Amino acid sequence: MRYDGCKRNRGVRPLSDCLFCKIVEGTIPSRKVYEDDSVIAFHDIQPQAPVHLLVIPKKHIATMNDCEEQDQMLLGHLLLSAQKIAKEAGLAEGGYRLINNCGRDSGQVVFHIHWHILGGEKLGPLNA
Ligand code: IU
Repeated sequence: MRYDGCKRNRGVRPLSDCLFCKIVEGTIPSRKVYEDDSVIAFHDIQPQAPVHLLVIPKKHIATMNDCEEQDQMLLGHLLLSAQKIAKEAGLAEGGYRLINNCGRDSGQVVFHIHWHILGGEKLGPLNA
């Protein structure tokens, strides 16, 4: 089934104090590698691996805990976009890590849901 939630998401207003909403709007610059109607991806400003990209929905959702039933198609679309973005970044063969931090204990610092794509070398243990 083709994702069509982007039209619905267009009406969702960005949060004025959210850095990633500002990146979506273009008021804060980013090194964008991918964009469609509902998702963007850009280079992390403090890379933790040779390739470190962030994939985010344009719609403001603070954390995984804030996702709702109506976000199902958006989340599926985002993960398949991440797969495509990782492939375009040359990570398909070697593999990559796809991480979502949710909440305080995970170390989440930006409260606009995002997935890290990390790769380009053999990564260390998850909780090192
Ligand atoms: P976290 O999952 O919320 O901990 O990750 C937030 C990431 O966002 C972190 O890796 C930052 O380096 C990154 N980042 C960014 O790429 N651009 C920014 O303007 C800000 C944070 I603020």
